[in-house]
Amino acid sequence: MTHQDIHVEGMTCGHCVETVTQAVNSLEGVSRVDVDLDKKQVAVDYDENRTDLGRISSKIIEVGFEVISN
Ligand SMILES: [Cu+2]
Repeated sequence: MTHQDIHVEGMTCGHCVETVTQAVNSLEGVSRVDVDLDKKQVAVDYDENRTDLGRISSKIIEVGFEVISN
């Protein structure tokens, strides 16, 4: 299991949090999503054999938010 904290810009309210949470949760191999709106951080636990950061980032972008790479 891999843990990543992803910096996401554009989330402004609980609806955004819900959208991102559901989108990332829908991906195969993702076991936990925790969005911190204040920190603009999306914490994800995933199975690195079944998905990767690129796919997770693409999904977040697909639903309308911006992923900032470190
Ligand atoms: Cu919102």
